[in-house]
Amino acid sequence: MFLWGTATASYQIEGAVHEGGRGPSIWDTFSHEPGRVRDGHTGDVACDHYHRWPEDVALISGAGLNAYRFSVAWPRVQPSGRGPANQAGLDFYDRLVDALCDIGVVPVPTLFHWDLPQALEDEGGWMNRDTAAYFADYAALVAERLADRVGTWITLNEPFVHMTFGYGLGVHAPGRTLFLDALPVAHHQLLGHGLAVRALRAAGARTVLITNNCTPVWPASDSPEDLAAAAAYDALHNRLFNDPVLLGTYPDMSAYGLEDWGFVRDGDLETIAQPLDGLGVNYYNPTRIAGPGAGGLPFHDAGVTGYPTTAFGWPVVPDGLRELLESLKATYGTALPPVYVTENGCSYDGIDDQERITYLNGHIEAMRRARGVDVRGYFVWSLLDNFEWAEGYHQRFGLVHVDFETQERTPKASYHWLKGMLGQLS
Ligand code: IFM
Repeated sequence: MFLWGTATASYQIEGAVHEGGRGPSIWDTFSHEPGRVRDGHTGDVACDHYHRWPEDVALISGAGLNAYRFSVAWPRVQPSGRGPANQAGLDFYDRLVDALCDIGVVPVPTLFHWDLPQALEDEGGWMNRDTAAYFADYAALVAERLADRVGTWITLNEPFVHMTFGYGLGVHAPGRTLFLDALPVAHHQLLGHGLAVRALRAAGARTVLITNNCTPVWPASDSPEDLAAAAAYDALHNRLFNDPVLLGTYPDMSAYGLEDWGFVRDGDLETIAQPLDGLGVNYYNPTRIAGPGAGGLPFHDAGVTGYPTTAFGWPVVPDGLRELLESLKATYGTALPPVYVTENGCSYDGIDDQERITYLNGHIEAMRRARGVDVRGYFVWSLLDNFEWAEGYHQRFGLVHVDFETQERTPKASYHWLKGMLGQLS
């Protein structure tokens, strides 16, 4: 069955940050620091999904979707990131999974969508190798409770973004500015992924994926400098996270002059390259790259121009999804497992969101045009307008409008369009 779903993430929608024994996450800390998030917004209440989830589940099935990708908040399950499970935290997801199964919606949990327990960050977060082992322990606790009903699991969401924005540039939690010294964050997340895959399988998980944020990289010109810069950026953004899980190797990162890879220990790559049942791919837009960049970087972002843009200013390039899917096949060949488009969507204001309809329709058609790729799912980001990280509540990605004063949900034109489209398929 092809999965037609929508996706959300715990910190972006749940709220109730002090309820059910939940511990603090790095996003609680970060969003409460002055100047970190636009207008001082926090996820304290968000969409109040923790209390309103039955209404949200009804919205999912009401659209005719057959899958729901959500994330489990690690600090709800282990308030300090390790030790025994907090049963109240697991109970919340247990009820959600039951409700989804009851109405025939496939639950697809993601185990880490950036809300690391603050207690683990206090010990170095993902710069600390031990976090990988703690992540696997946590994965086992969740799977022991849910794997009797959950067959499809995602370990990490967008480890590139978490490393780059969270630890490299400091615009996301935990707000560290390590620049290229953040590289161990990539490795420790990937190691955590590999260890978690083993734990999930031991608990009976059938279909296990990782979700990477991937972008087609367009060289700004055919000059040797721009071609080299594009290859370097492709290595950092795409291959650093796809190659280890699919091939068991790291890509050539020599353009970055990073000499100390001592954090990669014997056997790590074997652990990371656990066989996967699918690759989750989040696609938003291509990236146009020229060389070199500032501060010793081998590239700079030359900007994609000549396309419409979303409210966020992101270029709308539907065919980039076809290009991406086909390039994954060209790069990985038989090593590429089935692909799930685990996020695709756009921010626009308003309830009569005709631009979102055009966006989704164009991307779904582009996905269908991809040749030679076994695509098994497509998830719209996002079900609800929600907390868009450093942008707070200013970027609205939802199929459903949320009034953040009243928490009233109003399905947008795109929701009704999607329902009609899915109705024609069945
Ligand atoms: O909101 C995010 C999501 O958490 C991860 N992928 C991209 C989305 C839009 O920025």
